[in-house]
Amino acid sequence: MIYVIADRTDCDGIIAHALLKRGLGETKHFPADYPDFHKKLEEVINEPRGIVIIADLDLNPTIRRYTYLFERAKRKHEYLSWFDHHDGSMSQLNGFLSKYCAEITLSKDDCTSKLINEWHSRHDDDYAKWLAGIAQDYDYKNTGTDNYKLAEKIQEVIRSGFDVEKLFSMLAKDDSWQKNGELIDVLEAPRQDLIKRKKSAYKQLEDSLVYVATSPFRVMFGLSNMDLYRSDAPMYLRENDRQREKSGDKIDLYVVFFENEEGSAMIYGNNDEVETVKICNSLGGGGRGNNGGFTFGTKTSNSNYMERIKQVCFIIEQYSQNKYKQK
Ligand SMILES: [Mn+2]
Repeated sequence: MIYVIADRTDCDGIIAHALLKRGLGETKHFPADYPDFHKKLEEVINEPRGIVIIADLDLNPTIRRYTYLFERAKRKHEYLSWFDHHDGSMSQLNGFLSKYCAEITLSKDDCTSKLINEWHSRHDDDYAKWLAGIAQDYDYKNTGTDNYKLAEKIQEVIRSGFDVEKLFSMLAKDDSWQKNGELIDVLEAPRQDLIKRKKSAYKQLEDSLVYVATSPFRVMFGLSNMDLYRSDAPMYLRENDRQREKSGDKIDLYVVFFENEEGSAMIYGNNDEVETVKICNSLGGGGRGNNGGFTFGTKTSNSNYMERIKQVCFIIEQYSQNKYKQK
């Protein structure tokens, strides 16, 4: 059996599941998110001996803490294969990963789905190539393309609470889940429901905004419900802040706390001055390029929101002190 542990929260992860199911046939899937990766790995350790494929999950400091699970997985199964494009995996190229994974496929410029597609490529499979292209445009924010528009729709289906296993099974088969870029009813109905919920989610996010100037950086904080998980909320803040930039008030970082049990958070940088991923690393998380995330371990709510803002500001200040001391 081939066991697949891959992200369940975004388009790239879901398409990675779909491509592996399509390409390999006998697969058992464990849709995961950064905060529960270790639980999924533990479940896979308890499965009969097989091959383990891990995809689109950043090897951030928190995941690296579960060395004992990697040890056990390596001993139990034939081998582990790791696909990713996040900084945490890239920086560990010759260290941690090569100790536990017989096969490592990484690239800075290709999304995980694209890496997977090229890895088991049947060059005649145009559908698989097209699917990987959708994930690529989504992950690298090629906004405006037809692929991106379709990716956004898939993303909304994922966020709607639609069964992800059902979703990637549909995507794995053929393109009958869409017609000329429009989703079929069974997917469109939950998506429309999410779109309605999103409106009030954006309003709630707006109402929660807090600005903090931690010299030399200006940071905007927000609290969001899970309808805007993970990139929607910070993307929205970054997009809607263009006006403010024109008036001279520049924001360097957008930080959004999500109301899930693990206390997930995302940080989006607005320029190249701040290395977002380094800040996320200090908070136990990771990321890629200008965007990253981390988790607090417990739920964020109105009652601990301000306290958590202070906590993150402290880390940002530490980061800036180190950064400017070095210069
Ligand atoms: Mn990805």
